[in-house]
Amino acid sequence: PPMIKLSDYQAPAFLVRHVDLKFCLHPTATRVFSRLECVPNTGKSAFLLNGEELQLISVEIDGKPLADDALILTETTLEIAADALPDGDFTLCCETEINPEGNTSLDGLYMSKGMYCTQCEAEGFRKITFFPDRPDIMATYSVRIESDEPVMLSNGNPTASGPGWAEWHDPWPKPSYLFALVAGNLVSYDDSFLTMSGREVGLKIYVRPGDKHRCEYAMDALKRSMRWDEQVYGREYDLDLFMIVAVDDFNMGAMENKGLNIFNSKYVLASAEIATDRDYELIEGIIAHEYFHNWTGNRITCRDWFQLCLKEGLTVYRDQQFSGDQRGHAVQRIDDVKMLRARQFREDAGPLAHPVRPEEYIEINNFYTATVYEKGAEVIGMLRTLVGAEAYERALTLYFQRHDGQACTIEDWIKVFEDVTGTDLAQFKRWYSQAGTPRISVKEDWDGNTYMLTLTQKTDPTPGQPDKQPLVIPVASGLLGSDGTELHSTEVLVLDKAEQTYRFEGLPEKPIPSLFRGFSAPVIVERKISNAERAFLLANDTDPFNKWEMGRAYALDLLSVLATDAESTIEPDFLNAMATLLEDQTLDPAFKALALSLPSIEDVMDAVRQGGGTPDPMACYDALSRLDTAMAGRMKGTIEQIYNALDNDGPYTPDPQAAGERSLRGRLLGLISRLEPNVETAMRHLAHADNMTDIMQALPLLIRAGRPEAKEALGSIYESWKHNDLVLDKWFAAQAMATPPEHAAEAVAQLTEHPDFHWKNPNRFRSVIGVFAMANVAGFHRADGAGYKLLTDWLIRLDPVNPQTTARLAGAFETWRNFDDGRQALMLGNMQRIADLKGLSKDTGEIIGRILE
Ligand code: B3K
Ligand code: ZN
Repeated sequence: PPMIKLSDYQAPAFLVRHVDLKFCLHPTATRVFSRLECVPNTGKSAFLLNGEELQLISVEIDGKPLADDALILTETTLEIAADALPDGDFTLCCETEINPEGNTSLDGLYMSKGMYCTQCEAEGFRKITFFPDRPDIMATYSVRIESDEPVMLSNGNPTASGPGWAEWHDPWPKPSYLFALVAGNLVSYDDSFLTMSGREVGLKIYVRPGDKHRCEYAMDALKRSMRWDEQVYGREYDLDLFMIVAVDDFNMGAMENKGLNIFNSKYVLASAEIATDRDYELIEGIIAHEYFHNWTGNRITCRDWFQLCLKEGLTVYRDQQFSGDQRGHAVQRIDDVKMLRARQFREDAGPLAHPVRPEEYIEINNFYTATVYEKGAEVIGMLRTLVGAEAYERALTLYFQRHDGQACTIEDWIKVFEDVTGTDLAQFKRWYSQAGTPRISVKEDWDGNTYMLTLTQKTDPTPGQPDKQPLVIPVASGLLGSDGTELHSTEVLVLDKAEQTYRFEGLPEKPIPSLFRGFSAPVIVERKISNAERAFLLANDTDPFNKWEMGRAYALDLLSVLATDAESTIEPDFLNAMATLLEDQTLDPAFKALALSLPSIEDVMDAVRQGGGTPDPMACYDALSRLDTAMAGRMKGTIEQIYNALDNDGPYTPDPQAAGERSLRGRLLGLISRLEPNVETAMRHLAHADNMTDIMQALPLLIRAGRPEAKEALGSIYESWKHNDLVLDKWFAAQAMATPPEHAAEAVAQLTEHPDFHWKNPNRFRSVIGVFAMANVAGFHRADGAGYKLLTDWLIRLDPVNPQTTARLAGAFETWRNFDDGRQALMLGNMQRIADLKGLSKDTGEIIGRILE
């Protein structure tokens, strides 16, 4: 398959001003009639339209059929010869037939449990009709749907309907990837919103009958998002109607189609008994994210797919700001950074590393990555830190003013900041083109009066980029005195050379620095620092992020020792610091829960590697168990007391305060269970649970302990919830995640034999196979290779059915070089089995190819 390059970009030869579509829906033979109003754009040339898996019935230009020799039809394109086209504007009419039921890729028009739905980003529209399917072609759309389905939806405002048909019109020019159509037996949960200029907007969440009572939270999150975007970014909604549809078969989280967002049901439906606190939080964040795309993505879109971070980085940044405003910034930041390190740092350090704005791809769907999304958001956060909140606001206002209705590039984005601030951002822009995570080393000097801080930056080579340039790195720093007072409050140092020294004069004593406060840049800080200093900052830093960070660094130091020498002893100072934290009345419970949590097993493996070793996943797993048990032992009495005090017998509410208390209580339950071979407290926790959060806190502990009661609990949850897919997904996931690593592969293989393992459904596949490969790390990496074989067998089976989901899960192998020779050989052999497949999708082929390169 060809490599698509940013440097090959060419303006489209023809624009499309308006699109009329008519759909005659049928599960296996849907007819699509299109009428495109086309305008030449770059002088006389052939007209190239994309089209895949389409049966062409007819094509006409200005009402006249085309001669056969004026057309070239391939598997993926329809080319109309230049000679066959009139000189000026023309209309192109096409009739095609498609098979939604046969479309298992969930890309284009497909069916999910009897309902018609679409997914067009990035290149799904070409599976619906012939079209120049690229985001720099923006058109208005009028759509007519004919079918017997009770509900028929498309983008924009409804214009007319009757028995068996409905018509829609979207007045805002949009790229084809934002097109959507839904038809089926749906009911709606309704509300309305009064915009800042006093217009009333209808809000509708469409779900299957029976799910209507689980839409309240999503609706509330939507209204809060709409208000927030008005108040913080001055952005008002622009149609009479905003619709969300929940769909069970979906490749990702959700999609921001204009006026008709389509969501994975998992990120819409919530009630105490089916959703955890984490689910509520994700629903709020994703509803906000898709809504915010209306301006950052839809009104202003991307010129080409290389610019994906233009809409995704900015929209992630905006949804993180929103969630911080809703739930508290410290906890939000820690959660965001945990996820950035787990997914993006991992990506940046391996064979799939690529810049925030990639320069080439085979399959664009493979670039909806943590780098484009989360690092893309970090880059915007740094820009805001560097120019200041006020200039950021002016730049955004200018961006919306200048580029509304356009398909833009990162150059356009950077230019508004340059124009507003009058500074040259050329060096800053390297963040978009240079892959890899910078490593910062720190040197301190103190001469009795002046404190000198020397920072050095270095980025390791990544695929295709052997040499790296210095980046502009904002280092938010403060200095503390030995009594814990702030000697120098937070100041942003700008590191833009390979090495730089910063001086602080007139200090009474040698200060203790608190660097990268709030994680002010996505970098790895390599600072030789004693555990005593870590404990000091954990106790005294005024920056909550660094407070948490120091506890994590301290734990990682101990864990990497434990993971290489199981006999080593655990420093009591660490346990004492944790005990002090637990008892600190001033800390908020959600923060405390995070600060008392241990790093992930992957963090421990990284720490072992940093120290020059080759991590053994099982030894890292045991190190975590040992440290957790030691913490529990040290704090036993207090833990039980606080656990009991947090028992809230009022009804469940999903608000951040209550959720924070539950998360602390869940963490304490985990600790208590380390000291109870019979996990009696977890048993009681489960018995008294009246909500899914409590159930999912206790259940994994029973499974991990291998208690017969776990089987009973799983049996009774199954009996009560076998008709609810979202609960069943959790039921599967808990087992795939918490089964002890020694026999997880067998347990997961057995789960795949379960009659409810509907492997063609992405949520179900991810709950079992994805969770095993990504969340049961020691089990997946078992030395005999059983985990690798299990994943590979299933990827091979899924690839012909659903290439996008297969390619994503193939990323489980991206860290293969971090392991010992034996594991490397086993992973390599399994990847080779995939690479050798006849008819392997270009999605999976590209990922495996890059991993093996
Ligand atoms: N823009 C979509 C993702 C589309 C993924 C295509 N493979 C959801 C989002 O980022 O909001
Ligand atoms: Zn997005």
